[in-house]
Amino acid sequence: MTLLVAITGWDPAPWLDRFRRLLPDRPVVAVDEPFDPDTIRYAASWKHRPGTLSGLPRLEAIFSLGAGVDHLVGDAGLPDVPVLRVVDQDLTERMSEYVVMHCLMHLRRGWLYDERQRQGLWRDERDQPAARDVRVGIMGLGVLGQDAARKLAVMGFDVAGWSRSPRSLDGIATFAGDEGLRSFLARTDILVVLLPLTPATRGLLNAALFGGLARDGRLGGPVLINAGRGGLQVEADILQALEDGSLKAATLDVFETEPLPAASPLWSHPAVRITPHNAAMSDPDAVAAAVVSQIRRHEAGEPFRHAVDLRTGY
Ligand code: NDP
Ligand code: OXD
Repeated sequence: MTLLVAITGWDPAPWLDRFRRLLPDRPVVAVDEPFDPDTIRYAASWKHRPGTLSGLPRLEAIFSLGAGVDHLVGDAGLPDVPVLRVVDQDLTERMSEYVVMHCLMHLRRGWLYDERQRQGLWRDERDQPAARDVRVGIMGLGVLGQDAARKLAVMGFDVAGWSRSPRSLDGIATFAGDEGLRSFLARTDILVVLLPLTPATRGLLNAALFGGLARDGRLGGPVLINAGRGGLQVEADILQALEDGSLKAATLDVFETEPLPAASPLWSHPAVRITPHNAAMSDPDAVAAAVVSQIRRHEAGEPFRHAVDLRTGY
């Protein structure tokens, strides 16, 4: 009846603490503590070391502690049990805060005015487009993409979204699949990426894709905001696109290698804003409660929610 917590890269202590408080009637163990494999019924993982979830004969489910599951799908020894991902209002709202904030910073030239303040310069730009003049395109119209799309629309942006299968959202233009990609990119001034990392999406953010973005927008060139996964982007192509004008600026929360190596030219590029993969952090209070509610549902005989399709990888 035990919950096994297998985390690397984050401090496991707050997670163990929350799970123990929420499940006072059963043992909760960290993967590096001694435990009897026969007793483990559930596992909660964030980037667990590959192989550490195998050899658990009574395992019934694996919970990802983040919305993304690429860290799980990459484990060749993953047991054949349902894999459940986080869908949580707290995490969703954090991501939309990040996306709306960065779209507005690019729209309102936030960093230019920071710089001018540091220089003691009282100078404004007379050509200030309104949000309605700017076309935002969101790649990934899932839980996070849909919430961000609605909030950007409330701010007045002209929003569209792109997904694998056709989606319909009030007031949002939608495009799907390879056949919809070209038209979607051609009407996009700010490209917001909220895709999962899968074999189909790896390396998608490359020179060819940047070359398809709108060149006639009010921001003076296309802007990239990637808060999905670093493996979606080809970083050399982002740098080249910033040089040749296929991109005007980029906000990057995720990178091919994390932490971003000190030698990466992205750190010091004047048109690049970097955040340390914290666009939407998993809050232990909110996410542990979501996991425990799934366990309670399952034990009451109801089906799990938010199962990952391991064939598509998300
Ligand atoms: P969802 O599974 O709800 O949505 C994924 C979306 O991507 C869906 O619209 C899906 O299409 C689309 N998609 C997947 N594959 C393709 C493809 N090949 N072509 C076109 N569209 C595709 O995921 P979430 O919205 O919950 O999360 C998205 C990602 O955000 C996570 O996987 C994770 O990588 C990232 N993330 C980053 C965080 C951060 O702090 N930086 C925090 C949390 C998440 P369809 O609708 O047809 O299924
Ligand atoms: C997630 C993340 O997938 O934090 O939730 O990246």
